[in-house]
Amino acid sequence: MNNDLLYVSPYIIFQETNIKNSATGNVFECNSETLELLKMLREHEPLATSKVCDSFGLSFDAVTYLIENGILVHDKNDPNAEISVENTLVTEYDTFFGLGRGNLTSDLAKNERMIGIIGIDVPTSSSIYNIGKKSYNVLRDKSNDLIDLSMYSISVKDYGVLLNPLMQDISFKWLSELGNLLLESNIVPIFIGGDHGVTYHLLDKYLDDTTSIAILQIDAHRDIGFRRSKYPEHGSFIRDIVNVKRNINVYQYGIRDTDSEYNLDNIDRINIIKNLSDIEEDKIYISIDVDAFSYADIPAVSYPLPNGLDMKKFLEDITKISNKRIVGCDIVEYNSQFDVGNMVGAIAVDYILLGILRWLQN
Ligand SMILES: [Mn+2]
Repeated sequence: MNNDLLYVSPYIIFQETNIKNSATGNVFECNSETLELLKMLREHEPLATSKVCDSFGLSFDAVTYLIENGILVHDKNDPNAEISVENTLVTEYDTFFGLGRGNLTSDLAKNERMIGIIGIDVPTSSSIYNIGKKSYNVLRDKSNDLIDLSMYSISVKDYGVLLNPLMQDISFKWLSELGNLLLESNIVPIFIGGDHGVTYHLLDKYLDDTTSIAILQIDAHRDIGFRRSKYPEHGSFIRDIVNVKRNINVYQYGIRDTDSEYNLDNIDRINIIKNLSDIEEDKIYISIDVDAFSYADIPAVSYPLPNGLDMKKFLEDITKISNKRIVGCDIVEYNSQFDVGNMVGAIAVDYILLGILRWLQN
């Protein structure tokens, strides 16, 4: 019964009125009794679950809560592995556009349609990434310079940023579980941040059970190159999707690197379109690589190409598919280390996010 032994996560730091997970940044408010109890647990660890319940007066449900939030752990060397997907969002920071903070557990239980912004921090996004680590923070901070939506009554909430489990495998598992959970729910998720490898993982589990859905990829590049690592990544993930997931059509819009010849079996399922109304399916997931847009508006990308899309025209064009069911969206590849001036690229990406929010609201 060795695997029943519990420890307080080595990442947990006791503060005055709360505890903090130093690895993930998550903060949990707690009263002084709970704080003392957890300190005592750490002094006496490891302890069997039954002992924690009997001698420390914690209910089994309370112990489960502490495990699902990564506060109590079975393996000190892998302390974030047991955090459940509903608890993977860090919420201690500001929100996009001053929006209200959403609570995933309670909002998923509602029946009303909502729109949810979910942040993806760079270290969680890919095994190989070259995007500045501050990128998500810059986007969120700049959004509050653009507009304050806190006074408006709208059904858009910010659910926080996916925490960093410090293990690539767990990060991909969470992306996949979070994607599946939200894409099937009453919340239409807009994932923002990270590189384009994110999209594969977000859709991984969802596409296994879903049919008649199309992916609309807004991008300068086709992302059907050869994989350079163990995991799907930004330059090749579309190849992985059409090779692994059956019955998926990808529609690519904004493409400018059409010269390369690719040896790819299912190339007929990856269509370059010039008109958004060419999409046949009624259910669509939208993936936006911000390098699709004009480099003058968004210089902050890793692989820029000239002659990008005009942002305003794109936000008008997208209304051509307003009659379709949009299950979710991601906005990726913003790279703050290549931004200029007063972060003009971040402002432009936030403008696109705002336009998408406004469009999905109606
Ligand atoms: Mn891309």
